Amino acid sequence: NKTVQLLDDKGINRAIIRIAHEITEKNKGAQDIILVGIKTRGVPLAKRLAEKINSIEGFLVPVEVLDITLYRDDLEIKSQEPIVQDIQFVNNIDGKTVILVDDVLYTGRTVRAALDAIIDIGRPSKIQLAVLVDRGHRELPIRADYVGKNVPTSKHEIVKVSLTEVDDDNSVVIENK
Ligand code: 3GP
Ligand code: 5GP
Ligand code: MG
Repeated sequence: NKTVQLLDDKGINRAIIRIAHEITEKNKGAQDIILVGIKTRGVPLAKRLAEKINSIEGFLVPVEVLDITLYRDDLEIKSQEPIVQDIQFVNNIDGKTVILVDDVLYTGRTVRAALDAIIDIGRPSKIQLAVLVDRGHRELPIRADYVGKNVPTSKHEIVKVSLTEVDDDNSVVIENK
C-alpha cells in the first residue's frame, strides 16, 4: 500500500500562484471574476487563489461556495449522479466570469452538476474551471481551463489532497484504494 507524493506545501503554493497569473492574463484582470469553490477542498483553494489574485491585481474577487454531494459508500463512486445541495450565492453572477474551483477533476460529473446549478441561478458571461489535480478518466466532454498538475492515475488509485484549512498539512499524494 505505497503512497507517492505529487506536491508538497511549496509545490501547491507555486501551482496556485501560476494559476492566479493565468486567470488574470486570460481574463485581462480580475474585475468581473467570481470564484466558486466546490466543497470541501475547492473552497480553501478558491480563497487562496483570491488572495494571490489580490496580490497581483490589487482587487479581491468574491468567493462563493457550492456544496455538491456524491452518493457513494466508502470511496467508490456509485452510479448515482452528484447533486448540488444548496446554492446561496451572495453575489449576482449575471454578466460575470464564474470560475469553478475544485481539488480533483475525475469523471467530470461533479462539474456538470455545478454547471447546471449555476446556469439555473443566473446568466454568467462565461464559466471556467480551475483544478489542483486532473487525474483523467473523464466520462463527459469537460476539461479544465487551469490545472495545477496533470496526474495519470489508475481507477484503483485515489489522489489524497490535504490543505491546512481542513487537514494537518499541505500535500497531494497518490494512494492505492
Ligand atoms: P473534497 O470534498 O475536499 O473534494 O468526496 C469527498 C472527499 O473524498 C473528497 O474531498 C476527496 O478528498 C475524497 N475522495 C478521495 N477519492 C475520492 C473519489 O474517488 N471520489 C470522491 N467522490 N471523493 C474522493
Ligand atoms: P468527478 O465528479 O470529476 O468524478 O470527481 C470530482 C470530485 O470527486 C472532486 O471534487 C473530488 O472531491 C472527488 N474525487 C474524485 N476522485 C478523487 C480523487 O482521486 N481524490 C480526491 N481527493 N477527490 C476525488
Ligand atoms: Mg473536490
